[in-house]
Amino acid sequence: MVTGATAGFGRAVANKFARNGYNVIITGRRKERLDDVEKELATLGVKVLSLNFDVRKRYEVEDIVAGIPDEWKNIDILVNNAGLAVGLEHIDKGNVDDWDRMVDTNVKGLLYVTRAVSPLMVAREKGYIFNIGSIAGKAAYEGGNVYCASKAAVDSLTKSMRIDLLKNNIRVTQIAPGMAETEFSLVRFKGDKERANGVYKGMKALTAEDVAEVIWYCASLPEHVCINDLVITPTQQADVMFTNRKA
Ligand code: NDP
Ligand code: 8X3
Repeated sequence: MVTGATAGFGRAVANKFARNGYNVIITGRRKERLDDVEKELATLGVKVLSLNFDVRKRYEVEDIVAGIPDEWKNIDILVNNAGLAVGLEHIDKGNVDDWDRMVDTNVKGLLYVTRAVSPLMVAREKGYIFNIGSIAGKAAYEGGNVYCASKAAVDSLTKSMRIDLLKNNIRVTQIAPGMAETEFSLVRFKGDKERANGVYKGMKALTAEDVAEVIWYCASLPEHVCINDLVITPTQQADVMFTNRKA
């Protein structure tokens, strides 16, 4: 089950696992996109269940997960990927609606989905949860404030989840990527393509497929091996502050 599978990492992860024979549950808010991804994955010969919901809507998340058909309830892997950054304003000028969107999606949405899905794993004493954090959760940067804090929460929650689910044989891994070229910056800058493209200028950024490959690697390890935390940057990026852009 991959949240936010209509674009970027989520779409690539769904694709990677489907290519390797997994039946996949895909989620997202954009119904048409979800239909497109469903069609694309169905051509790979696996079963696909698409669930159209907003992770911020607590009761919708609860109802939709409770209503998953029985044959789909054996969820082996949950990828908590749905998330976003909005804006890059300093704290004194921040847009409070943008802050709400980030906290509600990146933190509360991840919690709602985990609360609904993890009991299914606990019941089977089996499962694997990936939380998509960020290098932004490891260090702060100018204007990153609420986004960085939301990803620091993901970092912390991943650790707690691994402890809470230890006795249930459930692996929990944080994937913390650096700069990756997806729709992320277009969303952050509210559709401003020029500004979004500027983020990746002179960089060979990570692709969604790179991140999917890393998640696949973790999931392919023997069951007794749990990668706790994996930070991935493009070679041209050392951390949130240092990049080596080419002209
Ligand atoms: P994209 O914008 O390409 O994809 C984001 C996905 O999240 C979309 O499928 C979107 O679907 C979904 N989503 C967003 N909000 C909601 C919501 N409220 N309910 C359900 N689904 C939602 O971005 P990325 O693939 O880059 O981002 C994926 C994750 O990776 C995010 O958590 C992001 O913070 C994180 N990340 C990204 C990095 C980057 O540089 N790109 C680096 C580090 C971490 P829809 O709009 O259809 O709902
Ligand atoms: C996305 C990476 O550095 O733009 O999480 O915050 S960054």
